[in-house]
Amino acid sequence: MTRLKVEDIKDIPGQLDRYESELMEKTGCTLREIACHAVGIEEESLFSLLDSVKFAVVPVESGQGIIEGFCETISDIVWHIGFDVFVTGKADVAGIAQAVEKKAEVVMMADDHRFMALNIKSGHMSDNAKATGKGYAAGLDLMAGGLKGRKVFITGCGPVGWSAALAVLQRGAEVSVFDTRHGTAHLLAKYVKELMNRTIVIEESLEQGLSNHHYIIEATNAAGIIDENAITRQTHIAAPGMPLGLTPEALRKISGRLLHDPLQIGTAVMAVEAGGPVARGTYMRSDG
Ligand code: PYL
Repeated sequence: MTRLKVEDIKDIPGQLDRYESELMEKTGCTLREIACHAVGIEEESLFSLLDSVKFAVVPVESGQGIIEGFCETISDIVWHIGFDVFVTGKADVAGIAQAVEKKAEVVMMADDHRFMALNIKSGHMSDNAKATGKGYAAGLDLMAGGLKGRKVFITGCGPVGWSAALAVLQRGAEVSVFDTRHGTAHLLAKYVKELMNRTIVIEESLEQGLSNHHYIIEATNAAGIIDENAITRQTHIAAPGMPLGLTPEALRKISGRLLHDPLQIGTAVMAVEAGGPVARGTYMRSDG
């Protein structure tokens, strides 16, 4: 997992509205609608909870420590989704204690390894990598006007790419994958065969996967691996990978058919998962 830098996130709070209007141009949906689409709930089922579920974001000092602005950015995204949220004054255990004392139902915190949203009442945990994969799959689904029957190529079979692959399979897509660590691609194919009785294709190379597909999920931590030669008028890319996997020329050519952000979509899905009806077991998701 790439550790975010201050410069990756410092502009997010001030530009959330502009970011969301770009999302709406690309997907027809707001950030909250995309998150609900990812989780498989109707947005209406969230409304009654927005006023009652309180979130606390707790700074964590372990490992490489605090990223300046990280917790405030998470808080702003959760607030943008409509929940009541605060950042605890203290970090680590003292911060968690403050969250409980202030009656937070969901605690969000990240160390160097995991970023989670934990619903203290229900025990439901939303993991950022899984949520991000689902969120970007949902965004691609909305950009494409539905992925059912379409071919989707996923490069990067880490936790985010893995989650995205399962999500697009559930949306009826045909999936091909590639990872420089061939073992992870084979492991994913094996898991999908055993768990979903579905077959995914393992591409021989990144170039082959890119040349064979218009719908792409870039979920690696490599920069600039997709150049303008891979981009056609039909190409749509959902790119959760940090740093951005497109070259500047590819970025220019893809124009509006690209989803990419360092935190927003993943955090919004976490908030809806951990603060919404699914965490309370009061909602059968639309995917059953
Ligand atoms: C959750 C992000 C998404 C991509 N990389 C992940 C990352 O940067 N993780 C480290 C987060 C550290 C946060 C720090 C704090 O400010 O509380 N412990």
